[in-house]
Amino acid sequence: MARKQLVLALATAALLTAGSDATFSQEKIKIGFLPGVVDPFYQVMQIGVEKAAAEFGIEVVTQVPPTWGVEAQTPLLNALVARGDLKYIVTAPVDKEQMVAPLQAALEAGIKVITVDTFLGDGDYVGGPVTFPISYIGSDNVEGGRISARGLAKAIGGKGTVYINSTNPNVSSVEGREKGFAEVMKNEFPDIKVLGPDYNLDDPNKAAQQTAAIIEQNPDLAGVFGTNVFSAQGAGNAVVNAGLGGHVQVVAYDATKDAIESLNKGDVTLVLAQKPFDMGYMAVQFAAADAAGVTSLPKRVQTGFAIIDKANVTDPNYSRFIYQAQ
Ligand code: T6T
Repeated sequence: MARKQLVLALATAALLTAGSDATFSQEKIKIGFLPGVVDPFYQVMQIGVEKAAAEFGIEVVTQVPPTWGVEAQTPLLNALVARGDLKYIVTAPVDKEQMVAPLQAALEAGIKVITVDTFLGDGDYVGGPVTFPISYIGSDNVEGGRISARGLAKAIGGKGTVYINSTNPNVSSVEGREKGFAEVMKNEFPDIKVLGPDYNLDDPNKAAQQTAAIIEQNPDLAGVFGTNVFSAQGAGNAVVNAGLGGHVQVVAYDATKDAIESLNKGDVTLVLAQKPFDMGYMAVQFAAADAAGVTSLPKRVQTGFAIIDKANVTDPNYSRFIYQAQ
C-alpha cells in the first residue's frame, strides 16, 4: 500500500512538473518596441523586429513617437512599463542622458533594455557611465560621419565651404556623425571650412529653411551634409530650390527612396544606407537568447553600412539596403 502511494505521488509530481513546463513553454514572451519617431528608417527596423518575433514566437507591442524628443518618447515608455506584462524593451533612446532615468525605471520594474540605433551614456555598456542595457545594436556613427566627410571632400575637390544640418544635440547617432565628419575635415582637409551644425529638431521644413539661409549667406557654398532622413531631405530640397542641384554637393545619411531619387537626378552625391532591419531583427534575437539563459551576448554590435553612389545604385548588393517598407 505504502509503495502504491509512493508511485502515485511520484506520478503526480511528474505530471505537475510536465504541466508546469508545458505551461511555461506555451507562455509567449512579450516585448515592447519603442523607436525614435515615425520615419522610413524605423519602419524598416520594425519589419526586422516583427520578422524575428514571428520566428521566435515572441509577441511585440509597438509604440512609435509622432515627433522626435524626450517629451514624446517618455510617456510612451511609461505606458509600456505600466502594462506590467513586458519582459524586454527594444528602444532607440532619443536623448543619451535624459532617457537614462526612465529606462532605468523600466529595468527596476523588471523589464530588460536593449538599445538599437542610439545608445545611452557613451555607448560603452561595459566600462562607461551607463551599463544596464543588455546591448547596443546599431551603426558606428562616428565612422559613418568620417565616410560622409571623405565622400563630400572628394566631390568638392578637397576645398571650399561645407555645412552640416542635423536634428538635435545629445542624440548619440547624429552626434557621432557630426563628430566623425568634423574630425576628418579638420585633420585631413585643411582647405575645407565647416559651418554648422544647425539643429532642425527632425523637421524637414526647418532643415530646408536653415539651409536656404546658409546658401544665402555663403554664395560659394560647396557642399552639405544632412545627418539623417529629414535633415538630408530638407537640406537637399533647399539646394534644389536655390537652383543649385548638382552644383552644391549633398551627402545624405539614410537611404530613403527620396534620397535615392535625388541621387539618380544628380542632386545628391552619396547616400549612406544603415541597416535598420538587422538592428531590429538582432535585438529581438538577443531578447530571445537572454530569455533562454544565454549570458555571453555582446554589449555592442555594429551593423555596418552600404555606401551608395550613382555607379553602384542598381547593383543588388547595394540596392537591397535602400529602405523599403513592405
Ligand atoms: O538616421 C536615423 C537614425 O539613425 C537616427 O538616430 C534618427 O534619424 C533616423 O531615424 C532617420 O530619420
